[in-house]
Amino acid sequence: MSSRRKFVRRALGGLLGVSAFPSVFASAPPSPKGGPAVVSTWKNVAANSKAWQVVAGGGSALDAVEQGVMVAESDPKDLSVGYGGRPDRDGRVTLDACVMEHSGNCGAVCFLEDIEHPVSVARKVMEHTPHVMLAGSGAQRFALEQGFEKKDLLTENARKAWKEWKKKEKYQPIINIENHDTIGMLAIDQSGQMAGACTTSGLAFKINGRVGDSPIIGAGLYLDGEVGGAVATGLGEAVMKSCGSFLIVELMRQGWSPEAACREALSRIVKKQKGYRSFQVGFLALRADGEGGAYSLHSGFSYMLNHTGEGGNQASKSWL
Ligand code: SD4
Repeated sequence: MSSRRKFVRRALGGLLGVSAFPSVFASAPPSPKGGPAVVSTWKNVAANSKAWQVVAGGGSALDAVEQGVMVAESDPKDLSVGYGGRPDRDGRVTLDACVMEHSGNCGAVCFLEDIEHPVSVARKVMEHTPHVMLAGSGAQRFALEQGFEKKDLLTENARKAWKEWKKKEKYQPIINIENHDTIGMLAIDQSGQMAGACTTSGLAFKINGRVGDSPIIGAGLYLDGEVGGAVATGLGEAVMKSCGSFLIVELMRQGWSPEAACREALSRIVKKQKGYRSFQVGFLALRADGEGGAYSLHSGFSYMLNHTGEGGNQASKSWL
């Protein structure tokens, strides 16, 4: 490429305050796929299929994402979500979740204990309170008032993992890139309405009281039904410092493809956060026209993209 062309591209990129200017406009035009569609982080086929059944049957995107991620919340084999999630350093399972709907309405809970479905409590916060987020014992009291029941979420398996960790008590707030399954999900229903949800037990063996990105609107999840939505997984601190999902939606609003927007959000982390080689972050986005895309720091992040009921698991492209 001539140096003049390079200069013009750089200058335009600089004017827009973006670093990957050329890739935005090189991205594919919006696909006409539309809804219904369901995307979700990692390879949780059962959760994605549940959400698909809801939208395929004419249900709302909000019901779909709630019922979809509830599958992960109840799965004892999912070590990063709900029942079976690994506890904090004190042996307590503390949960974070949020939901957001087409219009921008949203609800969240964080540091919630002994309630199997934090996503449903987050929805109740959205629908039955004037607030966005409830935390800890207040969130639990609200859940009980709403008819949820207490359940001990620490499975024998998770308790063993905690006991094993306690032998060394090495506090390493770094995600093992091979082993995390926080579920973020975005859906479009048959009427074109969008919704998103995110739910997690957070980092294993975290300091008691630590809250990650997953319940934070704009970090773990953001959605504007006119534009699209984005969810995050990985080291929550990195995502919170960069307002990752909000950034992705705003980039899509400016015309970036979902994949290019996810990559740009990662580039901000790479630029500002020195330790980026030692942790994983994965972003997943769904544009209002049904086009999905993802990008992660390390390889190994995958996602489900479902437009037909046959949503395969796909590997995301990665920075490193
Ligand atoms: C957190 N983002 O609490 C979550 C962790 C995660 O798969 O995504 N685990 O930081």
